[in-house]
Amino acid sequence: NNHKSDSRGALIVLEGLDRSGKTSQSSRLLSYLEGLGHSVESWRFPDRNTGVGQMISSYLANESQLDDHTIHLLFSANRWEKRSLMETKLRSGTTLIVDRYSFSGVAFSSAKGLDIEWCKAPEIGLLAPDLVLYLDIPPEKAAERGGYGGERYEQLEFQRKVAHSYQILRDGSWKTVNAWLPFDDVEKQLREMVLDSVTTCQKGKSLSKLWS
Ligand code: FDM
Repeated sequence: NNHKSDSRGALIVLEGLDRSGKTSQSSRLLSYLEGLGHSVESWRFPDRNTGVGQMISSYLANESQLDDHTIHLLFSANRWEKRSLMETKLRSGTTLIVDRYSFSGVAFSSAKGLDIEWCKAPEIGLLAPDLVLYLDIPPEKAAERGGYGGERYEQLEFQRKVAHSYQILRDGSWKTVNAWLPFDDVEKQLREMVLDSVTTCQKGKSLSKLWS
């Protein structure tokens, strides 16, 4: 059964430190693609609406304590519980703009000192993104933007470690954008990259799995 020529939506992931602009850029990209007549949805991980998501949310708010391995697996489970819906959407032609994915999972947990290969293992078999956009910003610049909430990981010292983990994780397929440029410039660059990926997937590209 050869699905190679089947048209589908693109799986587009935005990654970056807290305050790098992922969430604002995601919503801009959503309106942009909608405006062009594409079927598109904006997703985010953690998805705090599920049972697992609520456990994650209370952990992040420091309302509960969990072992580092345990919370790592919950973040992963939170992606697994959305995996089949994700595939259905993509195959039906809907593009997904996803704010954080497995790379956040590995970057944040390995920044705490967990072994990187151990962190990747539970992500194996999830859908691989067609495009990973990395919003690159020095941790100090991100912190200067203010607006860190009171959540667990929103501290400069920890964000520095996360930035280092992202550097180890990044491979040649990621598209990096300087996220400390003016918002509109970043948006313009992202638009081009996203449109390119949407077009490729429309023409037909097989879905692949992590971790490749
Ligand atoms: N985070 C996010 C993780 O530690 N692991 C994950 O797998 C994901 C998806 O959760 F600090 C962290 C990153 C961030 C926090 O993310 C909540 P948002 O984007 O602020 O909701």
